[in-house]
Amino acid sequence: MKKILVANRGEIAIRVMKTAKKMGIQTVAVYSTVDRNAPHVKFADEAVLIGEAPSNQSYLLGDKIIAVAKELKVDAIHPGYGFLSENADFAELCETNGITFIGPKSKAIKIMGSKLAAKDAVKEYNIPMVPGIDEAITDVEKAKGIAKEIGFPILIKASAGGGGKGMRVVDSEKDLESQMMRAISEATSAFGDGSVFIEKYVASPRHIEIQVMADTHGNVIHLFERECSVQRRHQKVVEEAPSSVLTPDLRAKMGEAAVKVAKSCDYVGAGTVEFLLDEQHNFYFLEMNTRLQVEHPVTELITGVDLVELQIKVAQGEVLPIKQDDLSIKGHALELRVYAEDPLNDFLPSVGHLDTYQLPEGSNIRVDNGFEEGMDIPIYYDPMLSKLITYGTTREEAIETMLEAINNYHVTGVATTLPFGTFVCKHEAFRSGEFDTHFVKKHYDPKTLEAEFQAEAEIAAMIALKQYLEDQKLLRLPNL
Ligand code: MV4
Repeated sequence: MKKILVANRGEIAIRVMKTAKKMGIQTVAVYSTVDRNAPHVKFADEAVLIGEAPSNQSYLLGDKIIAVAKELKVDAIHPGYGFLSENADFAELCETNGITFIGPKSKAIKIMGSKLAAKDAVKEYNIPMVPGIDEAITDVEKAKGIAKEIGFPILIKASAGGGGKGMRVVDSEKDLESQMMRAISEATSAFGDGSVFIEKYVASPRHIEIQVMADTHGNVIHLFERECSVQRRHQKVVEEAPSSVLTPDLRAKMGEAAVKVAKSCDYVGAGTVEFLLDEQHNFYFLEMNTRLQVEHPVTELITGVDLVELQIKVAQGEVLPIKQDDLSIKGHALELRVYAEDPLNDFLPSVGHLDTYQLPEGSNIRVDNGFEEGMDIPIYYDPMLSKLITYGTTREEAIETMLEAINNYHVTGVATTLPFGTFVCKHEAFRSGEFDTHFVKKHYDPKTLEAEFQAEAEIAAMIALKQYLEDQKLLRLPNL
């Protein structure tokens, strides 16, 4: 490969281009009118305007992006995450136009894009799954029978749903009919597919995912887990690797299961297999994400592997250069997603102007960033500014470095989730490792942050007063 087009923007576009440059590969950026001066455009060797700000008039225009790729004689397209990354038709369109899609084949994207198709694909592989059914259901009486069999509470899920969309918890039989009707109509309007199914509701799970990587020669490896339980309304906020609850034995079992999931759909490239872990430490396969994920850096820090480099190599048809036994976990890594959202105001997007924007620096600190001081944050896209990633020999070290890095990250003009990161890193439940997917709901109250801000303001006022009094003394000296 000599030239890669990155069909994305922000931090991930830059992240991908950094590795391409390292490998001596030319880079092409695409951008919308509001991103004219964006860092990812400046970072690329070549950049092409593809349309207006709304993503359906720019970053989602598969045909347009392929036309640009052909015009510039691009060998491959890296889709990043979001936008076209899990669009099976786009992956196929790349291939039919003689351009390598850096990702799995469209067949694997299609299978894993449907939860029911995914369950069907892994059927013969002995993958633990939550008790439930593996086909769409519309008959309420039949649903009642199944629910009684598996026991309430149950969860109704949309086959085409993702990120928690279209899920409904049902506590007892009397609510089942109405909830099921709602779930079907919601799924129909949201995804154009009203297929829903039923699972036993796992009440207090941890969300643990396994990174996998596969080449075109049938080799599949896993790169251990990421713990992603600290999330707010299905939006991950803090991720880490490794998880503090997995034993080497459980890690090996989950890794093997993840590899089998990848094999079940002839997977190629980087993928993530999501599991729920219940309080008894039973794990269940949930779904597979067929892209490079936002939180991939924590895996890179504990394994020393550049995942984008591997993606590019396997996309070129190379044999995976590492074997499972070559891999081991070294140290601990944390990631905080820095969003332009106000943690004091229900995480409302706080788009505006970055009056001050200074990143923390230092050993064991990595910032995957897409913004610069003086920029406006466009309202059209995800308001994630950067990912603040820290490393330590131990989890405690990674947490302390995170707290320090947050203090040295200076943003004015917009509110960010940085103070929320401090809240998480100081919280006893997080520090002890005793938390699940309900951590934020259970422990976060904006008032605790306000109290922290108040205490900080008081200290700042006291320092100012002390300085003032000292200055006064100095000024008066000549008079004494
Ligand atoms: C579940 C569950 C409990 N029981 N399935 C949420 C998103 C989608 N990927 C699957 N999800 C869940 N499925 C059963 N049978 C709880 C969740 C869930 C969740 C999962 C991972 C991370 C955060 C979550 C937050 C709420 C619910």
